[in-house]
Amino acid sequence: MAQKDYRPMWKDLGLNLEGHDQLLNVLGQAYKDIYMKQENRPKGMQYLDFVISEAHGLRIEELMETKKKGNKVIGTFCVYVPEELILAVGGTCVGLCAGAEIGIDEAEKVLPRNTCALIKSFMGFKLAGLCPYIQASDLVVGETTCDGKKKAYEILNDYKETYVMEIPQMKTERDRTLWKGELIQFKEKVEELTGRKITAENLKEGIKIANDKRRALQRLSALRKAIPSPISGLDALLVNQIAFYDDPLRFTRAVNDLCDELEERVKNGIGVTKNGTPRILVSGSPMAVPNWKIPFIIETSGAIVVAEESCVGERSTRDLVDESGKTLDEMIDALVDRYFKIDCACFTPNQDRLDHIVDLVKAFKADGVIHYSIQFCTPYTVEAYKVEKTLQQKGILLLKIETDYGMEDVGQLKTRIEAFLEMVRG
Ligand code: BJ8
Repeated sequence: MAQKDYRPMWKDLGLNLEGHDQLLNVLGQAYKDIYMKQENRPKGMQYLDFVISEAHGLRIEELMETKKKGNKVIGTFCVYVPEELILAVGGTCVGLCAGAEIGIDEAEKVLPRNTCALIKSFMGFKLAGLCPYIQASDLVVGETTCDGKKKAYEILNDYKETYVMEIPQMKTERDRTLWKGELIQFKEKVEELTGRKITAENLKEGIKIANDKRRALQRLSALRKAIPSPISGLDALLVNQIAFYDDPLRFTRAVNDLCDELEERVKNGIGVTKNGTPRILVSGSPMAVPNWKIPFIIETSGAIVVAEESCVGERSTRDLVDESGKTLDEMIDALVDRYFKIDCACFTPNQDRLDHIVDLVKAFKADGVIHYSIQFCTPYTVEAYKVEKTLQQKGILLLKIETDYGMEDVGQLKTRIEAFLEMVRG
């Protein structure tokens, strides 16, 4: 995928060059087959194509440049990690590779086979030496969300320093207090790592950068309410995936430019599909880049994905941090409030998520919901029952899918999705 010869940089980072070459070849081909074959893509997607083509090249070079200036790079796996605190001290927050079936043999030497694909993937990427982001990171931040992740971080820590934030499991006042304590402790960790103090001034800036990015993504999301949708679900997912590792200022500008173009399309009634195309809400486990399997199957089966109720989707962008705080304390409280609203299936009870799915169906005029759980992801697989019950009561059609990152079941999934779409069409 990359144009320039980045091999010397990858070698310095300790990557497994041969395996990494193979990975880029496979990804490059998959991107061509899945993304470049779409018709009527917005011009603004060219920027995203470029970012993807340089994800392991130019972007890593930029990270190495910023590190030379004394800035730190922090790798994460969850939308619970407050990017604002990292941005405040001139740091960069990057999502780490976790969306491809890679290094599985290595991963299964340290993890049970029946572990969710996302966890196996990040472990595999690290152990097989294939993720330049984790190699470039000064620190990895994990979280106690699901059991699989929190136990895997203990193992990952043997290979790369992994700081773990404790995430509450409920939403009582006591949990909020715990969460605030965690946030303050993380702030101290960031200060210790960077040797820089987080102040009201620099945190205000960090909050603004993260909020501006969310505002741009909210704009994109809102444009998908149009009938016909001006952008495919695959392209919109890609934008949400890239949000986790591109430079936030540049990315925000690019997304706003894309939205300007989409607004024109909506004004002129131009969309990527014909009227009458079934509109699908995908809900469930996150789809980390390059996990495009489900939207690819849906959109090549004659439907369009209009929203993702997911962390790689609107869950990470729906809430902004209140920007009215003047003191550091007020800003910390605003962060606590914002992150405490996240309705990941790791919480119990999690009525907010159920209500939200129904709201999204209405807002996006979705004709049906496809609930996607990564196989062995207990939180989402179990919560799917409550989702089903809630949607049944509202008369909303639902298809539940459980799958991993492998391609063996694509044919079977396609058959099930096509049958579901028949039902949706009535
Ligand atoms: S806030 S969804 S990003 S934890 S898929 S590893 S839950 S077994 S990723 Fe997530 Fe944060 Fe929650 Fe969002 Fe575990 Fe499930 Fe695997 Fe998962």
